[in-house]
Amino acid sequence: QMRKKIVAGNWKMNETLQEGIALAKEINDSLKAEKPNCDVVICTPFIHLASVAQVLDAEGVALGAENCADKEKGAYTGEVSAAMVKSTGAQYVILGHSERRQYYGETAEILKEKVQLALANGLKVIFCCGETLEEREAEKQNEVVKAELEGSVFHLSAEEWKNIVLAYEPIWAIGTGKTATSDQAQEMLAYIRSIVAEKYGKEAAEDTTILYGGSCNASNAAELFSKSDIDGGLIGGASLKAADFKAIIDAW
Ligand code: 3PY
Repeated sequence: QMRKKIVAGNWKMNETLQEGIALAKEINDSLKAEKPNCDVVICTPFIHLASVAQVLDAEGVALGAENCADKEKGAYTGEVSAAMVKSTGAQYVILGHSERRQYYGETAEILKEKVQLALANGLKVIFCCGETLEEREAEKQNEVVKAELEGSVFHLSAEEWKNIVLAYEPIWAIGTGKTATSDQAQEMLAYIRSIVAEKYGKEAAEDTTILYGGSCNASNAAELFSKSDIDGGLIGGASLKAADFKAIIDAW
């Protein structure tokens, strides 16, 4: 397989600046001591980006943000643009996380703007999708995920698509300690790859990195990563402890 395997940490709203720098250093040191078998992306709050960029020098480790604005620049008090994120040294941005959709009202349309601006500014996008428990119980997970992709990323050109990483995060498994079984995750990731193939062709679909997220941790990562369509994980809580995060990376 040509596609990249990625373990990406999503710190969410955790760590002071000093704590975050210390955490990044610890992760970086452990990756220098032992080269990882996958790419590693550390996604931090905006305030950490420039400082953490100075700390990360291990091979195969990249920096990412957890969000960016849906406007290019100007009078948008409190917002941080894709160009600003890029200027810190970050290479990635997470967009479409369910917490952004749920708590900050990010719609498919807003996310489409964010994706466009991120790509235009040279960032790679980790685009999240996933259904609620209610939707899964109604067996609507496939149509929900397809609609999320159609609403925000399936308009992209084939060239732009090369900078998209997808992350499937069932909302019922986020921060709940409930993980999708590896078979449930594999089934959805295979489905996602099939709709990417319909849109961009089989080869592009084979080259697309698709991550599983949602309570992925040191004890379930190896089982999840053993599945043929699971190319890595987007890691929440377990990315805040260097040893746990390293153990997930070592699951590859
Ligand atoms: C989780 O692991 O719960 C996440 O939401 C990762 O983004």
